[in-house]
Amino acid sequence: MNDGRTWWKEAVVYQIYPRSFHNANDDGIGDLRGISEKVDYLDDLGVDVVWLCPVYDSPLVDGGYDVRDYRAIHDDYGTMADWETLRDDLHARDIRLIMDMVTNHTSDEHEWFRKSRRKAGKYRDYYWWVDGDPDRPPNNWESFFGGPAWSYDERREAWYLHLFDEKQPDLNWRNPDVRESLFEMVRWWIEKDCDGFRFDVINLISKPPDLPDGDPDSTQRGKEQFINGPRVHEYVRELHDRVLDDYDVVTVGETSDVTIDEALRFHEDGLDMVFSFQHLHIDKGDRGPWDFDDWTLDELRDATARWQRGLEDGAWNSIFLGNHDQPRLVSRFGDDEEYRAESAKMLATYLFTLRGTPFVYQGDEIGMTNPTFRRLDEYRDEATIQKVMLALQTGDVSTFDKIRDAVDFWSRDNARTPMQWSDDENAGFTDGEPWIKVNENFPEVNVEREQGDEDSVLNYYRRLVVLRHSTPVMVYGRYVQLLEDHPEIYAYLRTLNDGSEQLLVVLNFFDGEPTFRLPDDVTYDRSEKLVGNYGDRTGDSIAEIDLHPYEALVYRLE
Ligand code: ISL
Repeated sequence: MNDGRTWWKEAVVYQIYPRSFHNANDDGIGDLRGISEKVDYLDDLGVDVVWLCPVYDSPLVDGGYDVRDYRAIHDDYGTMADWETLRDDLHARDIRLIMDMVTNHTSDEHEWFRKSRRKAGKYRDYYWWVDGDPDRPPNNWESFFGGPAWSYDERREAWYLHLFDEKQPDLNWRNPDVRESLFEMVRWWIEKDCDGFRFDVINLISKPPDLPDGDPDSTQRGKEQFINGPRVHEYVRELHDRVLDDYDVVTVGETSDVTIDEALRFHEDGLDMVFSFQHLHIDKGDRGPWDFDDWTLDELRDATARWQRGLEDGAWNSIFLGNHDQPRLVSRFGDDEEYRAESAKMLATYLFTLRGTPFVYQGDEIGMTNPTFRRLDEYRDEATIQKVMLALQTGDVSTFDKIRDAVDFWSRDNARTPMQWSDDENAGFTDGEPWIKVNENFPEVNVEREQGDEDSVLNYYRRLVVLRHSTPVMVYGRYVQLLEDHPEIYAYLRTLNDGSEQLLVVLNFFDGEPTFRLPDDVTYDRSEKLVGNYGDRTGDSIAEIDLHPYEALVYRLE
């Protein structure tokens, strides 16, 4: 049977936000040597791939997603030699390393932009420049960080486009020289023996050349113009054909607002996976960026199941519930107080038993939670600060207090507090002054403590990794929905080889104690519990199970 088996479908990816992972030189900022000091931890956890968020030279206006030099490492993180050491340390343990590749924009301090703003030679049209009245931006597009997507450059006397911060001008992919420069740089990293890429906002790289106004009533004006723009597939295919195709690398495209059809096309273009965010939109409110809403299991199940089915033949899912831009998954979809450990394990079971490649964000494997920031000056994320300032300036909100809870919930800093290694000062992250506040719960929630506890979240993740590596049906099995509309229980089968290999997954998403009833048409002779987050289940019948709060159960059916 050719079901397209490859190493990256069987892999577990671990995402590192380097600034917050581990600090070796005591300056309070995580660094590459700090990661090297922890490779045995990653090896013990059993992960196969590390995705490293940006470490390139950068003014760090947007956590390094504002690249000043793609071929250099920022001093905060170390040197290129440190990167090479990390790569070798990982490779020595059979862990692959993928880089975060930002190609939609650069920093305004990148050499290309400095030359472009002087109209120097071929760099003249490397970005989206529009001449015109300094009081009237070329169109009504809004940036992802709030405010207009255009800034006027006094030096060139023209407007330039930036879908993110004003210090992140958008590259003009229409220009073949831009594509050539980017492709050369991507190839350069592969030649340095990196094993793949996460392509940042890859579905934003094409814009309609006439730059039409966006729908004035949209939540973000212009998005229907620049999300999945007119030539996006042509560009991605070119990237694949001219660079990626020559190597055995894995690629995942970050694609917000992507549909299943678009995702299938990206896969055909040559991206192995994309990140879809539909399942993370279920708790967004519709009254602006700070609004949040209750979510229901129906919404999560619908979004998940649609993608499970939609990519079943033809493509492959990425499975994730958090990253460096999102709230901590246990605070968002679990219970970060009474049932912190149980719900963290239940959510981990979701990540590892769906069809797709699981992405674990640093700290989730120990059940890290959102911190509490009390004052605005405790935030470090520019996007958070800018949106708050804008809301205050425009009078959308009268005081910070009015949006404090919402900011606290959505701030990207939630996921960026230091990794909690031990109950030592600063959670063992640094002997210096940490660049961002450490979550106060580090004395209870930390790696050292969890390593010593067989029932910890960490050891549960380790079991899931082992299980996934040794259970092909967990990777390749088809997804079959059970209990289509149960309000508390999410249950599914994974089946392989015409049902001769079968897994049953039962997840209780809340703190109630509902009864799971196995539908009559699921037939089997024997069941064996593979993993679960409560100890007392061996030998029980699975026809009817009274579930504990946040219980997760995985059975093999034969
Ligand atoms: O988070 C999102 C989906 O719910 C979107 O807003 C979007 O995917 C996101 O803002 C894009 O993020 C990526 O590119 C940004 C950078 O700030 C983020 O950290 C990065 O993940 C610009 O490079």
